Amino acid sequence: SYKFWSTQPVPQFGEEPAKLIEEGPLKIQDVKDIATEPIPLALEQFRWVTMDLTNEHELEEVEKLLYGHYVEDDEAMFRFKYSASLLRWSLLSPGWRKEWHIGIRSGNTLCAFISAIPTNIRVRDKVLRGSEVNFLCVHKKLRGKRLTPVLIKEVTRRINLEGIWQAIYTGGIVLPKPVSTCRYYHRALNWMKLYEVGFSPCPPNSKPAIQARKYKVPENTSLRGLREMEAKDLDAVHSLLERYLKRFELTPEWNKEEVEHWLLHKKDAPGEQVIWCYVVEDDSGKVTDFFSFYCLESSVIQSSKYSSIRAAYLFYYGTEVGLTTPVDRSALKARLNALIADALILAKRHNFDVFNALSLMDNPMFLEQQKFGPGDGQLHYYLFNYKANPIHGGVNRM
Ligand code: YNC
Ligand code: MG
Repeated sequence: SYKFWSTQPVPQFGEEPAKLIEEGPLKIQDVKDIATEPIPLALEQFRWVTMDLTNEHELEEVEKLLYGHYVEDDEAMFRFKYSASLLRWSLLSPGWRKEWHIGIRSGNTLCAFISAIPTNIRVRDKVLRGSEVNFLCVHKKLRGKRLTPVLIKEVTRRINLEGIWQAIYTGGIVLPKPVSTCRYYHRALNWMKLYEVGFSPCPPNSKPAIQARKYKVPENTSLRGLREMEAKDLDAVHSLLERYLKRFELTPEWNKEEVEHWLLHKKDAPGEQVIWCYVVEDDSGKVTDFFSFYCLESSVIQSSKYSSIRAAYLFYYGTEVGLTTPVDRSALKARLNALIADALILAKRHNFDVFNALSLMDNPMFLEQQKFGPGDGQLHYYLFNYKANPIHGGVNRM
């Protein structure tokens, strides 16, 4: 009974084929057949706007809409709090188009938003020139009015006008039809605060002080040659990432400019730091490993003591240890544990309260040993207008 989604070029439930299917688009279209006028907005009070996110004021309007109305957990205790810097990083990535930052205003008030960025997506051995749709948000007072299908049709139209026919998107809700499902895992860094805001419960057989001690991390990192990534590392990190990602079924394909955008922190960038990326350089000067994480805070909806939680999200990583044929899994597991142990120390040093990771890439090799616990949120992955067999894992998302 998906009134809208049953009309879209996405695989539907109950169409499970008995054997593997040939992967590819569901619907072939031509740019000349795409409407050049926006999808009509049924209610007169609303109008479409294209948001200029290079304009501080308009960026702040999107920040405010999301601050009040974006994704919450099931118990409405926490809400994602995307900073202006994080939105700039997420939405002004290489190839971004202003027309894909779409708002609906009522009067002068921004009351809904949806966005997309262009990206190359590799599904097993095929690379799609696609888009990534994110930050769909409708003001709480306008929920249940079927604005969402209109937003989705409008972003689809604007993407199609550029000759792009596929999209990747994720969500906590089940829609027709996930290609993959991942779970969030959380590793406390400041357990006492997480306890106080109601994020981390104290197990019945434990005590807060014992829990806090369990999650304490050492002061100093232990990998020899570990340092922040610099511009001179771009080619090495690009090459390592490209080779490492070949191990997985669903990944982005980045050029050098994209690696720079997504992984390299610019010291002169405006606002707060968003991305942290570290490399390991061996004695001969070769980059053998790297890992990265980004900062996304969550508002604590009800707490007198704390207004937000600072969370680090594990992003991309790679290590030469995973690239031998055949893969030496125990060596890889040991190396990933050493890398992530140091990532936790660095995140703690940068004042993060919790370190999050999804059950994707090689993460299952270190989650338990590094004391991550499963969260209750699931993340479903979707491909628009693409028929694919079930996929293991998924891409990291902002
Ligand atoms: C959702 N998250 O099923 P049916 S994730 C997609 N993604 O349609 P109404 C969603 N569809 O079932 P409301 C969706 N949530 O009748 C609901 N729907 O077929 C579908 N929350 O519309 C739903 N952000 O406007 C139903 O619903 C129809 O007023 C109902 O608004 C929903 O960014 C929402 O979670 C989510 O702001 C906007 O609750 C609102 O309830 C809200 O009556 C908090 O809508 C924030 C939140 C979602 C985060 C995200 C990814 C979005 C992907 C969208 C799909 C993109 C497809 C690809 C397009 C490009 C194609 C090319 C090329
Ligand atoms: Mg609505």
